[in-house]
Amino acid sequence: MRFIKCVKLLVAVVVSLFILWLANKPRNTHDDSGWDLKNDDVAIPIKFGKNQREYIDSRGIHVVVGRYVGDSLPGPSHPNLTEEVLNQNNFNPIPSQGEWGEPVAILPHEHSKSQSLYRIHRFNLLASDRIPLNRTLPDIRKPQCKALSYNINELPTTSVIIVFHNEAWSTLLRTVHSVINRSPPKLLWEIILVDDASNRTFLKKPLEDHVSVLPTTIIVLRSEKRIGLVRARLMGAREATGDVLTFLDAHCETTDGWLQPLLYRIKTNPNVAVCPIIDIISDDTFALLRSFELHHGGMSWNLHFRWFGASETLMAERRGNMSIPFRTPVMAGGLFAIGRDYFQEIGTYDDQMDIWGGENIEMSLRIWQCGGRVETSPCSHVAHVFRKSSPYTFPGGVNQILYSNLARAALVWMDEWKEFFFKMNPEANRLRDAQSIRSRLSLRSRLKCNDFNWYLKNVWPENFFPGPDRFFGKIIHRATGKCLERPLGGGGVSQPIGRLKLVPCVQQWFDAHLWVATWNSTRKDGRTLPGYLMSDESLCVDHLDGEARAMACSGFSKQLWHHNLRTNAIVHGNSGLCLSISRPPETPGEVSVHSCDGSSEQQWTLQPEKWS
Ligand code: UD2
Ligand code: MN
Repeated sequence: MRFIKCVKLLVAVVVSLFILWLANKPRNTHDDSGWDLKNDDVAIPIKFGKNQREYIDSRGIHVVVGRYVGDSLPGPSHPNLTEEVLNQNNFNPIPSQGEWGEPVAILPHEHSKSQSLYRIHRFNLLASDRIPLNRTLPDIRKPQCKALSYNINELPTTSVIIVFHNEAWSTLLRTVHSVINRSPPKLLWEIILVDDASNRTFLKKPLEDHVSVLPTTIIVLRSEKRIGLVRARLMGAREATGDVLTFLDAHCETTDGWLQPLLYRIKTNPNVAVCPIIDIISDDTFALLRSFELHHGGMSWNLHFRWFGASETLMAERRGNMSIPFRTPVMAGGLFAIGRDYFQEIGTYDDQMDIWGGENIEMSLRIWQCGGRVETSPCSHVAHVFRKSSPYTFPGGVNQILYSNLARAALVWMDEWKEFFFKMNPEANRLRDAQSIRSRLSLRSRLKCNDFNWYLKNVWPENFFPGPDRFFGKIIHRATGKCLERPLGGGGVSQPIGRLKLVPCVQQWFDAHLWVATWNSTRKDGRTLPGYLMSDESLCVDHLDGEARAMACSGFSKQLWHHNLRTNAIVHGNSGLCLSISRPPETPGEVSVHSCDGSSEQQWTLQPEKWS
């Protein structure tokens, strides 16, 4: 009897443990978990708890891509706004507005005013001006982060460096106040504000008067000439005397406990640049939107920064402990902490990078290739106002500036992959010869840095760049001679996912027609080993309900395909189905997945392109 009881008890324990395990099992450990974005999923903010919001889409993955590119329109960016309007400081806080990160409501009769002011900073200035400088925000850290405690006496101090060019009073000072309010005074050595030649009158003496009475050392540095954000940050760094430099954009709000994890990481590993999770302050309502922690920073073939959903490899690395800092191939650029000595040692910034853009790519490649690490600390949350376009002027033109900066990063750090970048970007190619990069190349050899191939293999193994052991080129449907095209777009707020199409091929390089296949070797039976079919924007060919779709590369086996060199078929690994042109009643021109039958509908030619 007793034996049966024991067995029953044992079974009950095992069953409950199994149920517990199931309930706690990370949802991304298996295929078909709802992890992939669906074609028409648009990131929308939804309520997910008291006072907190998160960017989330209907199937559970969150906004993944951010891109910030200046306004390429010629001329002043706000033609109808007079000097008088631009110089007004209408900061007029109402205590309840924006409390706990709630949105500010603009009444219907104020819409036209708010729209006209929107043009100055490309965010809703009217809303921002109503929110107090000391507004409350929810503590949006995960419970395991809140549970961590740090010995403040053992952490390094920091100088917070904020550069700005014609920033709004309310956003700039909310950044400053949030830093003061939410940093342990012992750790906050000083705040350095670097004014990059702003001409707004309220940013002159009124700013100095305001900060002079705050309970923290605040230094205001000014550049007479517009020097751009890199040289402005360097100006701040030269003046800084804290142990760690923490850079922030001028329209951020830090949240509870943001600083300690950054400083702790640098204390334990000095050769690191560590970023917080960047939450979103709505450019419209100034509500705080909690961003998702399961993404990582990367870049597109154009060397534009992107957020990508964390791959299976990265998730596996993090599974052990979701609160420790994780590998980040490319940092967003604006918000990070780095030891003051290490910043010097690793070559500060490329001071020939002007105004805006590219410095984050350069710094990320440099740190990784030269023996350091770029990481994101999931326990540090700082919110930032993301804008759809840039509000200020780009003297010389945005493309000239951005592509010169990117060309410099590619020339110094990307070895033979620079040719791939230049082929992809004729604009950058035109500017490459104008770059003098000798001192950066000597920095690279002085620091004995690894090459870009090492970076791709070791830092970003889930990347989608071509490589010597990968197919790169067009995928052509034999019978029709048409090219496989991924959904167009990219550079918006999310990856351009959706159905693959067959369209007439084009002569020149067109990123939507170019594919990387990682199925490198061929077996005896004429099949390649399985691999991923990837395109720019970290999109992979995926199979969903009979459709061939471009989805965020996940590293899951459902995105594996192989090429059968005998039948010329492209075969889906899990299902054994073949990539096929559409069959009635499907929409002509779309690509489907059907049972393999050797028909001409399923025969493909892989036409390689030379990229280096
Ligand atoms: C992102 C970064 C930003 C920078 C940029 C690429 C985040 C959240 N932001 O774009 O820090 O890395 O990518 O370069 O990661 N500024 C100047 N002088 C100038 C232009 C800008 O001082 O000539 C200041 C500006 O006031 C702001 C900061 O530089 O405080 C970054 O500029 P942004 O906010 O326009 O850049 P963002 O967030 O679009
Ligand atoms: Mn910014």
